Amino acid sequence: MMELKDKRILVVGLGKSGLASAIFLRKKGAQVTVSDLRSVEALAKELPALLDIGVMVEAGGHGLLTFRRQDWIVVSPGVPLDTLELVQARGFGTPVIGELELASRFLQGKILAITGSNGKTTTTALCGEIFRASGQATQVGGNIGVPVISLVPASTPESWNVLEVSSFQLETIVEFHPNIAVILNITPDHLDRHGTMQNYVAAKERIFENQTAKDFLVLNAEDTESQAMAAKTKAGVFWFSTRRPVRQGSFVYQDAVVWRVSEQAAAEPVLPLSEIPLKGEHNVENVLAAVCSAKLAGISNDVIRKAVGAFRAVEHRLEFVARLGGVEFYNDSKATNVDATMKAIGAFPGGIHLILGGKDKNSDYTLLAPLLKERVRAVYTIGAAAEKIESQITGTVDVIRCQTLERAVDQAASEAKSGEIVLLAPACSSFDQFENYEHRGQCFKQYVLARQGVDAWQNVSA
Ligand code: UMA
Repeated sequence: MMELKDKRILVVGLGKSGLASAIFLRKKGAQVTVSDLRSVEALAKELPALLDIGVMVEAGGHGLLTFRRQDWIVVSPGVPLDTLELVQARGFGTPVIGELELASRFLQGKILAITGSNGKTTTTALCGEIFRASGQATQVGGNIGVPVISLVPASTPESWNVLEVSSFQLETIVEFHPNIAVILNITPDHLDRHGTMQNYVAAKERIFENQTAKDFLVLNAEDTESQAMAAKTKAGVFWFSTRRPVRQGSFVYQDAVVWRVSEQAAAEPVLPLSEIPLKGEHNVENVLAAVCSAKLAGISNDVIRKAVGAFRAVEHRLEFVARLGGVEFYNDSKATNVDATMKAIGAFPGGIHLILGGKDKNSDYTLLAPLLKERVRAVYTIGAAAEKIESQITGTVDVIRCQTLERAVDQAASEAKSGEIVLLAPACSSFDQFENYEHRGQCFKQYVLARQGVDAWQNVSA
């Protein structure tokens, strides 16, 4: 555990993660300063709570001097580590850690940590439900939207902490040590931040760097990048696969999810595929990973089966919004990279009107071409990446430049025929036109529901 009393600690970034860290550190008696690029006006909501408890705040930019003479710097996940002031501070020998690392020094109980390019949030939420249903004290947090530091007070030595962890969070760990680590898949994402695929994979691999032979690493047998990881870990490796039996782990066999504890053991059925209430093969992978994690935590097949059956899609992940005039509208605003968009398209047999665009992450949209030709009627582009997307998918399907999401919803709704799908799965982040992907998804739902005068989307959710 870190000694915090009277330590000078700088928190960089005042979003969810920074706010929770600053309050935690101040309560532990540290002298806390927070630095954020946003102006005082933009931080008006966050400031009073901090100033009242004696946290100093630097708003409107990061001052080089603020970063000097700190005992620790706690950086928010969205702040790039090559930020000049952080580079300088590290040069002076100041330790720079992230909120996940800070929290893990104080968190009690066991940790199930889930990473991957896609499916993290769904798998984390599902594991949370299964672990809770087993009667064990369970908290869920991390990249899913609840800072891990806020789980510390209620954690006990017996509890499970089910954490979604991103590459941004893993980049700044030191001692973070999950009992069970899961890597769902690795496909290109965040290349604007990590620079190369190699750096991105290296960040993800850090999830198992402190694991020992007593821990478990759950890997996807169908994922190319994951294959090599089995040789790099000290943890016991378990696999999951939708396509073939694995030596030990979970897989699909005769239309059921089955579990095999070791190579010598017989496979035992856990639940029929027909009971998985989520769309798409990628969601079968997510369920397999959750089943594998739950079995490693000693949870019974019966509990797992009931919890999976009762699970509903997480908001903004292939979420059914409404059926209007025979056209179904789906919100997959969390499809913020090309691979996630391919998975979303793959969940429907065809007749898709697809909304693409937002802020580019140095992505390759040409990868979408085969699926567009096979299943998509038309693409509606929005946001800053529209031009790049259009040039990369030219000649595949009709492309209509809409600029805004509202226009895209109207245009797609008027083009779509009964039995077809309007799908928001933009393959980009949202920050050019929205606060975040949640905001984008909420706007989508609002525009869809406005078309029939329904103002409470909950009334019509699946
Ligand atoms: N900021 C600076 N300096 C910078 C950059 C940003 O001061 O150089 C400030 C911004 O002005 C803003 C604050 O930092 O005030 C934002 O910090 P942040 O981007 O870390 O956002 P948080 O609100 O703290 O949310 C973070 C995660 N955000 C990111 O990783 C970008 C959330 O994941 C997470 O839910 C939350 O912590 C709680 O753990 C979101 C996300 O987009 C969902 N994650 C990425 C993804 O899933 O693809 C990785």
